[in-house]
Amino acid sequence: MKGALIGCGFFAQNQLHAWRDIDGVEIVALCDQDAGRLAQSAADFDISRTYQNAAYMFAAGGFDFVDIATTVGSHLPLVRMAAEAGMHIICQKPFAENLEDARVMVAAAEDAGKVLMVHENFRWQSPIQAALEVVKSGGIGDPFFGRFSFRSGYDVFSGQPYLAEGTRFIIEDLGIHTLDIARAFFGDASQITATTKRVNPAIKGEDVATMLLAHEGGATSVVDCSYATRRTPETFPQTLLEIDGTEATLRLDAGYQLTVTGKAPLTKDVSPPLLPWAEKPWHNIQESVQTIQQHFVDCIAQGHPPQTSGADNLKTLALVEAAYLSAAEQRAVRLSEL
Ligand code: NAD
Ligand code: 89Y
Repeated sequence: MKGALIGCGFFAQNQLHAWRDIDGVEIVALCDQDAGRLAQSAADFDISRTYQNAAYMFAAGGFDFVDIATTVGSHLPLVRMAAEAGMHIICQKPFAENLEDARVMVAAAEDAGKVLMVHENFRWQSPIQAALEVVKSGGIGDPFFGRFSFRSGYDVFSGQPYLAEGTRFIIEDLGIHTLDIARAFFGDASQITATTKRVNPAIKGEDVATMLLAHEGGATSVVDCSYATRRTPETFPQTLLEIDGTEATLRLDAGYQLTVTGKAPLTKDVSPPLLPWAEKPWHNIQESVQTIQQHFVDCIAQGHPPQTSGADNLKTLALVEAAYLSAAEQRAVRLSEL
């Protein structure tokens, strides 16, 4: 399968490394408006076809899928262009700036009859997958409560300066992953209540969010995120879990330690592997990039919809929108309102 990648920035380097290691895939073209970044990635990954304008790249063709690794503002036009060019599409999170744009993108890919997957990779982290396996196989009985927690003081702004500039920050950038993990464990939510706070005076958006979700299946979860939390050891970029079931409690604690207390007790180190091109502490995220991209390829080959398809991601995005609405209006928001 031949692919093209648009957006040769900070995070795309991980995606390019991962594509290089996936059997049967070759990235044959690159696009970035920034000539310097484009040239650097082309040289690093030995890719000869380069474009500063995506329309020209699609017109030239010669590939089956496109990996959109740009920031959210360009996703709508690029996904539309890709669907019109008849490409399978993988697009970075946050998928869209609002639900309306996201629905337009999902419809465009459906009309083209092509796979559209959102690069919603956190649920694919191997420690999260290990915990999911225990819960989904009935290892804790019926889960009734979950805490999905990401708290850190890591400086994400040096690598991603745009994160300091938007009026929205942690829910849209990071909480979106944590909300998606909550959905992976407990299914869709019918109601959310959220509070937000900005602690860091140097940024525009909120860097703390605490969310309470009522899931359709009857479970309750707390999704809490912070980039204003000092910790020793620093846990970036770990999502910590505590899930109570009728027969046991599962915890994924700092340092990737998985324990089950109660029925079939378990203590296990579920640390992610350090891939040859990866570096700590990002290795947890980097491994999930490889896993989700492999999932995309497998889904196309086998004709299955991806777990984190564009259509599925509408539900995660709806939670993001509902969380901001809840915080702004200081009330519980039913997802059916959106
Ligand atoms: P970045 O700003 O470093 O890179 C984006 C690149 O896209 C830039 O080089 C820019 O010139 C290029 N670009 C923008 N619009 C373009 C267009 N229309 N045509 C061609 N090139 C264009 O951003 P980043 O930090 O790499 O983040 C990219 C996306 O990845 C964001 O949406 C971010 O949220 C996401 N991200 C995801 C994860 C994850 O774990 N899934 C982690 C970090 C970042
Ligand atoms: O952009 C974010 C993401 O998706 O994972 C971590 C991150 O890089 C900073 O919050």
